[in-house]
Amino acid sequence: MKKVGIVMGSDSDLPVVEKAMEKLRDFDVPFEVHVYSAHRTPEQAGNFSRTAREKGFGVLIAAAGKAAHLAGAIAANTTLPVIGIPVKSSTLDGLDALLSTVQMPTGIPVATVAIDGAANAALLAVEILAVTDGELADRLQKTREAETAKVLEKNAAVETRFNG
Ligand code: RP5
Repeated sequence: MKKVGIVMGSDSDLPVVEKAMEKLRDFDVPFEVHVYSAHRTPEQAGNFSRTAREKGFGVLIAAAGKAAHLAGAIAANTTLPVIGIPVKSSTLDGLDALLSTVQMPTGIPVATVAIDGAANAALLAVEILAVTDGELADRLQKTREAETAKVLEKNAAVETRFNG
């Protein structure tokens, strides 16, 4: 199976990024994690994304806060799909990171999830890998069904309590 590459701009992003790692572990999807910054270590970030395909990665996740150019900088150097996680790490509550990540110019796409949306970033990465992996697609379907069952249970509890 192809690996997921996770890059974050700072180790201070780890509490958010760990939610993506948890989700990938749930699906037994192999991943690697790195701290590379578009601003502080641009050479390492560039080298990582330039060589990612040949190193067996199938999709990359980039998490960063503030002036969050990491996902875009990673996407600039690879044609692998790149998922951006805007991290809430500033006085602007992550809106700065959201706009910096999502507003990519035509030609260099970044699939941006919600602010701190690391679990969804991992799920999207799994969905991308599942396009060519039927077994992984089955696991996604089963997980989705289990989640639906949980929500229906909550609905039943609320209905019983308030609708008599
Ligand atoms: C961004 O600046 C990082 O992704 C992080 O979210 C934020 C703050 O970084 P530190 O100053 O905590 O290292 O580049």
